[in-house]
Amino acid sequence: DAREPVVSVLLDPDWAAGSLVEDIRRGLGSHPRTITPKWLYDDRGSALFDEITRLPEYYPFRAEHEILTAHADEIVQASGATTLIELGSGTSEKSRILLDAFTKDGQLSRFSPVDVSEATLREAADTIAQRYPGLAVEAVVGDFTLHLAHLPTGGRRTVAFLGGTIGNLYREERAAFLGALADVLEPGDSVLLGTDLVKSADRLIAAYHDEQGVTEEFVRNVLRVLSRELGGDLDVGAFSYVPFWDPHMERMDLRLRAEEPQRVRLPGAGLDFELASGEELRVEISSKFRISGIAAELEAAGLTVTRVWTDEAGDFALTLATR
Ligand code: AVJ
Repeated sequence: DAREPVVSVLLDPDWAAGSLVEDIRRGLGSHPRTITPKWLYDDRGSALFDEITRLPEYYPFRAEHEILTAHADEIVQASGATTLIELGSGTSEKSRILLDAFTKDGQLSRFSPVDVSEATLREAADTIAQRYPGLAVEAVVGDFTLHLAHLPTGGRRTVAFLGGTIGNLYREERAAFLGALADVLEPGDSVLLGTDLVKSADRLIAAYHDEQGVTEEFVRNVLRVLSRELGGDLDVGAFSYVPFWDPHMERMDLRLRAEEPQRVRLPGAGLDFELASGEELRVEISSKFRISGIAAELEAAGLTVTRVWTDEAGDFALTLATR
């Protein structure tokens, strides 16, 4: 029968006691003032993101789902993994497609989801443990940029980083992250990377500015997170949502613009400053890629690309690279 999942908590459950303060101080002090996207994912933010994946305009989730469904068996064969690690796993909904294929294949003995949202992770770990008896589930509440050294070791590992989450990182951050990941991998281990591809600005903007306003609510939620965690009183209604496509950097840039001058007080981070009318906070970037660029970034980190899969429409790519 099902084994109890083991959950290691590497992230302080009290965000304000951990890296949040330093991160927000640095981010809000830079230009443009920036908030790191991981703070979007409190319980409410995780639930809103889940809703985003079901929006008609948000194609990346369905495109990646299509690739996983169509090619799961090939992915499993090519990876040859005995341990599947998933970074930024959320509800682990997509890992289940891989886990089904791995289960048929019979080689996989361990699944290790890693996420910053403890509640979402615990729920996902329980669901997976129930559904795949015999599989050891070792969940890690952690930050994939900080806690790579704590990933489970042994066996042949595939590290899945799906959904296009790597697009949240700037190019230099991606290089540092992929390099650090390559460093903790052993020869034969691999990375399965999901990336959203460059496409028409119209479709990109629609995906981040949906009709129902769910994405806007998701982005605004970060102001509630900061107010709650840092004892502030940010006026959520005083900001407008400004998502735009940056064609030179090839990324979506999601911002909140102060519609009137206002004072921002976040005592928990020792911050107290004025925002001018029209001043913007960058809450998230979502970089879009070209196949050649993805391969170049992986190879530069010391990984060798072995397979690339895309959906029929060519909207999204999954790349397998080995150490
Ligand atoms: C989870 C980072 C892949 O960039 O598309 C969706 C987050 N933000 N809508 C993305 C997101 C607004 C998403 N990632």
